[in-house]
Amino acid sequence: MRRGRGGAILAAMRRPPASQSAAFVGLAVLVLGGPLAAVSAPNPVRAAATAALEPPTRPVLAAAVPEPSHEVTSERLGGTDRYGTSVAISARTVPEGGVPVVYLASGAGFADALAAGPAAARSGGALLLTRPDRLPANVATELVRLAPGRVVVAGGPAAVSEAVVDEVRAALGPDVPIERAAGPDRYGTAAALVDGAFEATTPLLFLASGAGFPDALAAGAVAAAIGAPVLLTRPDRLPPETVRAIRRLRPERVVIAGGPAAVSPAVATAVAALGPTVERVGGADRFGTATALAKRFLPDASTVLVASGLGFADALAAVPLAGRLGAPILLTWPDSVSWPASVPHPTRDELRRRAPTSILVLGGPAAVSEFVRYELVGWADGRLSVPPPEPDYPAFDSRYHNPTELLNAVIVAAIWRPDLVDIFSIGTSYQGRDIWAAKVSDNVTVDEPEPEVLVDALHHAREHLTVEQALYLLNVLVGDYESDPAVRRLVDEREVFIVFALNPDGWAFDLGGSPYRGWRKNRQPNAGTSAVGTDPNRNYDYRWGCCGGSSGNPSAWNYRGPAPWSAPETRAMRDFVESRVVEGRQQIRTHVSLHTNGELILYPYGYTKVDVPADMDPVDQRTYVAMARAMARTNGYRPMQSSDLYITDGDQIDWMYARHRIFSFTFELYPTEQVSSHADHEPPDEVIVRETTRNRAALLYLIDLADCPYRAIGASDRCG
Ligand code: 3K0
Ligand code: CA
Ligand code: CA
Ligand code: ZN
Repeated sequence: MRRGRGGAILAAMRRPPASQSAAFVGLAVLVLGGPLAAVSAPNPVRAAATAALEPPTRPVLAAAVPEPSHEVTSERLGGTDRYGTSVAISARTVPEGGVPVVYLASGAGFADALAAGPAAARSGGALLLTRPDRLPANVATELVRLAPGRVVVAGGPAAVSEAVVDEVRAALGPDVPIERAAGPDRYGTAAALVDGAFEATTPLLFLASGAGFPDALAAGAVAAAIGAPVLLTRPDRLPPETVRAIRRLRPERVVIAGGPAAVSPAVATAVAALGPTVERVGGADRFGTATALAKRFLPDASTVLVASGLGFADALAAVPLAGRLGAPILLTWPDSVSWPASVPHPTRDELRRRAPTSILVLGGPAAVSEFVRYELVGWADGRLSVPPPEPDYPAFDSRYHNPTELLNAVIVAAIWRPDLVDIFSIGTSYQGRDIWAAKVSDNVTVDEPEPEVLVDALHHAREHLTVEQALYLLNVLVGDYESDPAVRRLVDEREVFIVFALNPDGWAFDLGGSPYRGWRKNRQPNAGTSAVGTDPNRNYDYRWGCCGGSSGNPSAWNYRGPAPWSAPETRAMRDFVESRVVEGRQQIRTHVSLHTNGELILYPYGYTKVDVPADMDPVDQRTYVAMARAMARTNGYRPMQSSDLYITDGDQIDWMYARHRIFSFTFELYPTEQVSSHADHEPPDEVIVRETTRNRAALLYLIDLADCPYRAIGASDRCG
């Protein structure tokens, strides 16, 4: 936190590195005096905020995160429920109040409201929603503010009861006429609404299915924007009321919204028989149809409205707003936490093409999440990238984030909260891929004297779930910041570094199999053999190759490499961790390396079965056991010393503790046992949410303890 600390000191603290440039490494060595400087007993982080250091320059590789092509503002029009949302939309549609007419439709179904929208737009009016039996108080208040010349109630008493009409009369007084536009069914009501608002001889008329909301919603928006009516049809048959309305309006052209599954060819034929030319504007699904309508009729609008494609409730009242702004409505999936393709491809591609400057999201966060809202912005301003065909997960595992989707998701978090998220690269892999990381903290661009935490994933290529776990943590820290005081405190008082995939080459290679190759190591060639790859988790330099916990054979799964730090990926990790030594003090206090599988919490050492060898402080050992047990209580994993699984030498956590006195753990994620041929390292995407959520408390605990891990054994006095 910035509070109570001097700006000069803050400005002087060093930023994390983003490159392995010679200049950077030189600086690190200069500052540290070599890694061994950090082996001394831990000291309070607070003591680090002392002498001034040169402010670091902006990391070079961070330039690989694209800059926005232009500014895109995004706004949410939402209330606590659909009625509140209709009020918020109305307030935006007619901010000045005083309208010739207000249309009032039931919020319990979609048909009447959707047909009323273009009618309201045509009459310069607004559209509000009501409960069938009761006028919500906030809607009554908005009705009074709008001060309409008259009120049109959409539908008969079954849709909007007489009791509601009485409440409207009570709110507006007896002089405001209230009329009903109603037919025997939704088709008749749509026709009646059109009758009341549109004269005969209309150049253009839209026809959409009355069986579902998405096409009528998207058609309503473009119809409202160009002053045309919308009629509804059954998917397979043109209803008589609709026929009668078309005859009266005598349109030159009828645009059928949606593909043949939404509105059948038989309906198109029946419309053509009435005289107008028929044009079909549709896509493969609701997202494609909304996009096609927007492109066809409002190709240049710089404002777009976006609604959930899954539920109608929040967008119903938006059609008059679309009319007023000349803006189309596009559709999205509601949530992105575990669904990389939250913005469907047609919508994504249209946002990229159109590059709008303003996005209005319809409904509250339950309808369209904040992550999706900022994903929309990222597609509109060019900061997100369409993944190439390779490397990718197979369709049955599409909820895993492929490398591009992973970076997109991190960028979305940074678009949402640039004050909390900073993206950088700790270096590059053997094949030159960036190893992406994020820092999460308040005042994120300032290196504040706050305890630091490191979470990293995917040392091992096939351990896909670890990437999702790292991303989940980012989602918690950013997404729950406003709503969960505990999360907010941790983000404010810690600096959390997340490395999402240490081994991007191995990952890309693994995804090239069918479905996977089961690859573990990196993709570095080995001299004198065709065997490829080093196990990054045997390549750290502490007691490297000492104890039979790795192999000297390049074809082995646990090949340690020809020398410690021979792998560029482990060097990047080393350089990053060493860069966190400021004024001789390692800022990182707690760490977890994410792996699969086994449902285990492992702590050092791996190189020896001895619990408390000479290179481990006995108090540290007790602290390790206490922390591992505390975390295991929250996630049901089994706590144990790393060597209890098997001897490992040159692994990350031994190095983190031995060289930096960081309380460093390996989490082996779900499952405990192999449940199918490839499921030991690659469980199906259905489990991602459950198995990453499972570690929420453990990860937050680890972040919390970073101020003084000895709190775990009630020895906070050791932290001075
Ligand atoms: O710290 C450790 O003991 C690491 C265990 C890890 C490894 O590198 O062997 N287990 S894994 O490879 O199955 N993820
Ligand atoms: Ca901070
Ligand atoms: Ca710091
Ligand atoms: Zn592993």
